[in-house]
Amino acid sequence: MPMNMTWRWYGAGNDAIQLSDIRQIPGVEGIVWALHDKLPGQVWETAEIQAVADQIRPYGFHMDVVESVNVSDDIKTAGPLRDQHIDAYIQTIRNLAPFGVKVICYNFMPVFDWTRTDLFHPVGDGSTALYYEASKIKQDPREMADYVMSFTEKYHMTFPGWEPERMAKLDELFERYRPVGKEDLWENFRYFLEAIMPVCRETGIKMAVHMDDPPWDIFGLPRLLVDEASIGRFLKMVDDPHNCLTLCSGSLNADPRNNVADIVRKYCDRVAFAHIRNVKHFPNGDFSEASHRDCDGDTGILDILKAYHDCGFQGYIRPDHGRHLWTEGPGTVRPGYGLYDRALGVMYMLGVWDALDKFDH
Ligand SMILES: [Mn+2]
Repeated sequence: MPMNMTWRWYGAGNDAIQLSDIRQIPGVEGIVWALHDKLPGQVWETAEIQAVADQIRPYGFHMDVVESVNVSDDIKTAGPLRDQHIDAYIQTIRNLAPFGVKVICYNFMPVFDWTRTDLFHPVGDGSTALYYEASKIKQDPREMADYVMSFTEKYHMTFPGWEPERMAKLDELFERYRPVGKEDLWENFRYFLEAIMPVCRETGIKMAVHMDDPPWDIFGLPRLLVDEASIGRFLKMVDDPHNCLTLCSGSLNADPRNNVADIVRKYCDRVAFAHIRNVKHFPNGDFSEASHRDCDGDTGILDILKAYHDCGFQGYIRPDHGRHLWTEGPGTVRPGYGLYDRALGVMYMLGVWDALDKFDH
């Protein structure tokens, strides 16, 4: 059985791309989806899930992968609502199971989800891509947060993990995380996972944590899943086949010391969901996202796909961020989530995979 190609879609009225467009991309079998108006800590109700299923299923897609059911700050900081939010998370897992959901992608990053300083940086060929300027991240987090949130204000577009309700209280959030050191965060992570593993075993749903993006501490906030050793620690900490990874090649390789293909080979049996993305590094520590073609970046896309192929990977995979091409730009496209470059990425990955299937025995 081959890998299962999927596509992240933000929902009707929340994504410029139509399901009928996605249907025309060869090889896409499933939609990676979420209830994007939910705040962390809230239960996803059956009727709300049903409404998304009614959109997706007529096109013949499965909805096996959810990205993301976000984890609340109370869970991450061991705050007063921690157990209440964990109960809500457990109820959400129970509500997702009857819809055939197999994998929940989530992250355990403090305050910020993904972090970039330019969402439409010129690549040099007329296209644009997400960009990280290292020198900008050393200073005030407010500057970066205001920049990302300006897109929400201008284009009425909200980003997962960048809920306006949370970002409005940024100082307060930083204050809550101040006493939470790295070991505390590991401990809170373990508490969360141990609490939800029983319902995962009961429903067969795998929890697949996304790598921290980028994989290092930012603004004094600890980050946990940053390299091979920390991934190993995580998998051992809760050693259950339902405690899995969303192995994001681009997030890990933002640190060029991370050899993603080696990490795939080491932990393949615990990778439930593969994000494939290519990163180009600059000597000053900046990085830009690049096309999926191996030679356009430094991440080693061919080596990574070969590693998955050698391992007999049968999990879910998707193109991660793409560049913005042709008519795509601010206001017409979700940063990183345009139609064209991700469709090219699908075809590149399937091309490599088909060739490995045929010629590499
Ligand atoms: Mn990713």
